[in-house]
Amino acid sequence: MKITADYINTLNDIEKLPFTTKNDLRDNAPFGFLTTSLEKCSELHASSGTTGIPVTVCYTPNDIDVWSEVMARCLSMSGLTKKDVFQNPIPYGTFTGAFGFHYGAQKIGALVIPSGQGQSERQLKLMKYYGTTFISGVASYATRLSQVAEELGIDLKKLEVRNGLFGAEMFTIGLKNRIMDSWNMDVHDIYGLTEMCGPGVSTDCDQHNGLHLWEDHFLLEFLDPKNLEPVDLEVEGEMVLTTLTKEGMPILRYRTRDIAKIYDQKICECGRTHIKHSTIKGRSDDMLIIRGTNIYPGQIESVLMKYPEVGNNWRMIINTEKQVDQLTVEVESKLSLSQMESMELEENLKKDIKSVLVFNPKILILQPKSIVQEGLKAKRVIDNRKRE
Ligand code: DLL
Repeated sequence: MKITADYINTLNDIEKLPFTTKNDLRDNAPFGFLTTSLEKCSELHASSGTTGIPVTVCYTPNDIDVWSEVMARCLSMSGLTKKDVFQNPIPYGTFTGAFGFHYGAQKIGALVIPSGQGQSERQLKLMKYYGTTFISGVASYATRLSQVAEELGIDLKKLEVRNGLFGAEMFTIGLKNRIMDSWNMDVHDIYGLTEMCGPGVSTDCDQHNGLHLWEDHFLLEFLDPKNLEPVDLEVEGEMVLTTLTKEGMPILRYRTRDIAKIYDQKICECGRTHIKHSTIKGRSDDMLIIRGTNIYPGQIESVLMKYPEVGNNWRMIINTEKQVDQLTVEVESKLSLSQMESMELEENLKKDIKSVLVFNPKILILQPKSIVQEGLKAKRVIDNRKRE
């Protein structure tokens, strides 16, 4: 069906439009989705492209202004002011993370330290030296920093850091609480994706019970991923997003694959009226079916984070043995454990995880720092099952 402008009179008419998927963007990469000439664009970012062709997004100067604005809102909602010293330990490159935070913090007028990628010891030294008060990052990196601080004998609570804004990957409440405790800081969750702008689509306010999404820039639909029909408030669905103000590369009805739900609340206790969604439960393509049970890695993490003896690093390994799925959950302990302590932890985890999964997983308690993380985002699932 050929759609013309006459078909679209209200926001609800969006249902007449087709969806956009990551494959559509890849098939037309790098510049096939631009609605303006390249000359009018001033910056480009891209997804990592680990699973194929990177998704490339181009921004006009106005798109950069909008991105700075939504990021400034997320940062301000998390407590950033112009009095803050803001350290940004995210790689400055084609990944959207670092620049989004950088532009937003500058718009607020904070002092920005573009500390960039990794080198945890250096990051901690910079925090001490400059009296950093606010940090950003990929969620699992905050836990990496706390691990390194512990090894170096640095007491995080004695640093000036009092606020952190993290996201970019699965971020369970359990992990968030852990970061809050070890740093003695307030932690907020930021959601976003390259296709919309990068970070800056939504963040939780001080109520910490949902993320406000900037509806004046992104139109949100919540759909059942199976039949693509709208789901009710408070019911889990896939977030489908449309950019409302982008010039360089607007995107209609983008299927994010991210699963969450919208809360039924007109006005938040914080006074904001922007719609509020739950933390991201996982991506529909991350959902695993193990022995017929649907499971998101976040459900396992939520169990693990309840145990203070469990470290921050873990992963699920799925194999097929005698034609039956076998799940092993590898878990680093926080400190070295005796054999007895290790066995006790293993038993407790097995029982607790079984109540989520219905079947018995194998649990392997590893020494601290046994799992090597490669790449920017933590890889929690290794699925070795052969697909027909
Ligand atoms: O990860 C943008 C970003 C950077 C967000 C820094 C927040 C902080 P992509 O690399 O395109 O962009 O990955 C987007 O990451 O569709 C989600 O599946 C996941 N994701 C992002 N934020 C969260 C979050 C950036 N707060 C994909 N919780 C999205 C859970 C998240 N998952």
